[in-house]
Amino acid sequence: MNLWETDRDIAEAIQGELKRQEEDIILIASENYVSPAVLETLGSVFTNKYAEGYPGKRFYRGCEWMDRAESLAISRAKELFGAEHVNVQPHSGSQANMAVYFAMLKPGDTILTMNLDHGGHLTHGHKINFSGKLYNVVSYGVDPDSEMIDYDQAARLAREYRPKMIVAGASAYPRIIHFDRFREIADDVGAYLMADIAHIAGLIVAGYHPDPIPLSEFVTLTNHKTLRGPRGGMVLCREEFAKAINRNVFPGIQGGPLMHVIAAKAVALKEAQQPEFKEYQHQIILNAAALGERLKSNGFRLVSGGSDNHLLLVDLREKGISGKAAALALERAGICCNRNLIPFDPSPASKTSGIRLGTPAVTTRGMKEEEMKLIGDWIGEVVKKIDDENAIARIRRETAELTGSFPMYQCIRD
Ligand code: DSN
Repeated sequence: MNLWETDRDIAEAIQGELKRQEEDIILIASENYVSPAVLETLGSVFTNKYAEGYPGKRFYRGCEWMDRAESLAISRAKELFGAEHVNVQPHSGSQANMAVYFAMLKPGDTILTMNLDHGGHLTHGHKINFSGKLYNVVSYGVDPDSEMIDYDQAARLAREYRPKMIVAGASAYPRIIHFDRFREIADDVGAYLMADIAHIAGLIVAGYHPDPIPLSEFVTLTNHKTLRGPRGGMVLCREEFAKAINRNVFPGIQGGPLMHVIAAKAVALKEAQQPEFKEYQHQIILNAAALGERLKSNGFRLVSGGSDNHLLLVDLREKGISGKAAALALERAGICCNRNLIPFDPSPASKTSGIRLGTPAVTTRGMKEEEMKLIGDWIGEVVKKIDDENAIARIRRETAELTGSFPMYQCIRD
């Protein structure tokens, strides 16, 4: 009995999604393609098992193999990141951030975080997110001219509001984050420093972005972005906070861990320890730079003038179209991205003046600078001919031809 016989509707949905992921050029900066080994682990019998607790201290019997997998995930993460303590159970990056906040803060405490409209994440204090409801959120942002983080503003705000915790990290920031500056600011006011490296974890372990781990009490991340693992999160911290973090993940905010995901995290961490992973991260950055240059030669303005990492923020105001309209037209042309606010955006989040583009997924497929030039030109043409459905249909054929020569998941089809 296979899925096609049990549930044709879902089998069709999976087949459709596989085709979409194979045929589209995925430029969503937070997405990637996991390896067949990670996929196999996610679909394993580990999904059947309850394992509340931690290795060696479970509430259910039968956890011998759970302990082995979770211990491997922990030891590989400690080695890869050089962390004193790791909790691999958070179901997501949001849960990882929640666990740190719950461990160290009381409702009403002040946190200093990156302005969401300048690239911060929902859990950095959005007003309808738990973080915005529970804590007094003060935000630093980017400098209006350079569009890079205004560390002097962060330092001023820290002195004025005396936050208990400073969060350094972003979801839509194309430049290096100077964690050493944040450490100085935190020390100046006696605040904890939490680095949210969800987007840049892969770049950090490969040595292509400054490392916050020795500088921060807490580091949170997701596994599924540049790190190319399964969906889910992790907390890294200093040994002195290990107990508080573990208690706040379980039983604080979660029940049974997703053991199939934890085992898949272990597999992805092993992949990230291989020498090819470093080359892969380097290519992600080269590709983002090449795509940025080609976009500039197609007349686009990039927020902050370019990128040091895996993502680009494109300001579409001079092109006279919204981020929403551009993302929809690009999707019709086989290029998948998301609309995104740009700093000081005059448009609402439902429309935006920008799009965010990232290169982790296309780099996983093996694409390099030459392909980035093609993609940059296609984006230019789609935006210029946004109402010309014939041109968009032609570009759709061209993008499908390109992705056809960089096949993904052949092993699933065979
Ligand atoms: N939703 C993620 C992103 O796209 O950046 C952040 O969690």
